[in-house]
Amino acid sequence: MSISALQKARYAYKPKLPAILCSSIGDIAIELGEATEAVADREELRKIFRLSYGKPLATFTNGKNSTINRELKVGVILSGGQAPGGHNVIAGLFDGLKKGNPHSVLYGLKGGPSGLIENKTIVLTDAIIDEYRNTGGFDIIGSGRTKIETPEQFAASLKTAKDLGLNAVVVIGGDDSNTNAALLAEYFLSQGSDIQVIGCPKTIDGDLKNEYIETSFGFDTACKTYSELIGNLGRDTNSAKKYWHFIKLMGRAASHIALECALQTQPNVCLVSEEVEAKGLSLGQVVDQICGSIVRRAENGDNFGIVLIPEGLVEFIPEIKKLIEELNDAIAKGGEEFTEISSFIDQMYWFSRRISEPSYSILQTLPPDIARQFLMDRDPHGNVQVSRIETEKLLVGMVEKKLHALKENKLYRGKFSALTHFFGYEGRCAFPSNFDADYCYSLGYSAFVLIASGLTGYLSSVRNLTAPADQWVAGGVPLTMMMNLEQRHGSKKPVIKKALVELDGAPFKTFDEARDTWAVKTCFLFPGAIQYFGPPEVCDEPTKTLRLEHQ
Ligand code: FBP
Repeated sequence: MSISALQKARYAYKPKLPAILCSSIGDIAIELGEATEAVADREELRKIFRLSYGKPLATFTNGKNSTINRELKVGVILSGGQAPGGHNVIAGLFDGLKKGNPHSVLYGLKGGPSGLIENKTIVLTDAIIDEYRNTGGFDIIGSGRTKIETPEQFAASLKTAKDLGLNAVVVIGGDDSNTNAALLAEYFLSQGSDIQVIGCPKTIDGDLKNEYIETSFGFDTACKTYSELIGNLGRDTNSAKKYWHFIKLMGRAASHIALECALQTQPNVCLVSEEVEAKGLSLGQVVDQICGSIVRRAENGDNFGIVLIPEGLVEFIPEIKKLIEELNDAIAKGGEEFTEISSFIDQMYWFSRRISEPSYSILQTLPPDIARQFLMDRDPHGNVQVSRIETEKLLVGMVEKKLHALKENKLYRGKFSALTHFFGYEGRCAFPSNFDADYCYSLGYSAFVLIASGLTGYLSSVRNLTAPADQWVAGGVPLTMMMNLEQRHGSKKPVIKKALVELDGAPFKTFDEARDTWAVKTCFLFPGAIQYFGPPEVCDEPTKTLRLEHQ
């Protein structure tokens, strides 16, 4: 494979580790705290996770660890959407394993959780790992979204793990994938197996976080990549002064990415889904909010601007949320019958008899292309695929109509020309920022220590992330601690609770204080490309979200 000069230079980068993980391997002991409880629905969860519920928090500390030099076989899975840094989690895990015992083996389970179900593996060697250090992507072993849910899939997973002689499985994934990790840990225990399961917090969406998981990996790099592009568009439109750019940003549910990009670039409008839901705004009111900025800027002769739209917005507008829930339930109940209907008109007829009248009439008022996107296949976890709903186009169409009406009433005299963008896939496989390279390597290394210490049902955790890396605090958080019950596929299921944007949190408040000015004035910032080499304040700075949340 021919490689770029940057890739070559990045191979040589040595990720920074928390001080405890720099200790000699036999001197990393584990300290266990008090038993823990789930965030909600504790009684039900205690029954579902009979053998793995309520374990204590684990923190690494200096001390003797008698089990760390065991010869181990571990399987690693990359699960769900790509996030920058995944390769470094694997590299950290690999290096930890080999330091513990050079005879230990790391298997890559290929193509996501299906690699475990179907026993598709590759033995990861020094040569393979070295080719992927500090690089973006999940291509070392591939990823997938298969959910391990049927009794047959659980049994097949255990069979693969036994056939390979695994001591542990590491699942690198987001909230849904780590929910799967928790279920797998419980299943293995229930079958009398001592095969351990450890998760690592991945997702560019930034919504897998809590007191002990300060951020998921990939969020830092993805936001910096999108912010570079948004800044470039800001500069372009401030030069030509003729376009409004409507930019949808990835983040399936939470608006963390949009908010972080807003803090980095200062657009004229940034919608925050959580606020839209809290205020119960209708689609029309969201459009009014955008038009407010367009009209006021036009009064100053500024017929250009930037609007940021979180990918998950539609699911937070109450009437559309209800529509999506009803569609999801109908699809879950209709099963194969629905998948066999191919024409859009027949699908609409099928739904007309299965969802409420108000929801159906909203579906009918959507432009047909957009309505079609609402009916597309759900992901294996039962979620509507919001990345495929062109909300940015829907909003531009509605804004155009509204501005036309305002013009007729002489309330608007500007010109409106809009371009739409969707930044998502562009950022998910970027070269990890120094922050993500360091964080991911530390998460992988910590996953090894958790395995070597005999724990199962834990998520690898590295905290105190706004301090320099040597002051980071490493350990593990019990997966059941983050869980609650939610409606999925038509019934209540245990899932890791998503962390949405908190409207009383520092990142949103900081945005809120500035946004009225940004709506009218041109205050764009141009963050530029991620820098990998140079002064730490340029290369190692974490996201503004992380700084504000931990200031
Ligand atoms: P994860 O939650 O698996 O990390 O994936 C997040 C995400 O990137 C979302 O932002 C986006 O909606 C979705 O994946 C897209 O999924 P796909 O890659 O299957 O198109």
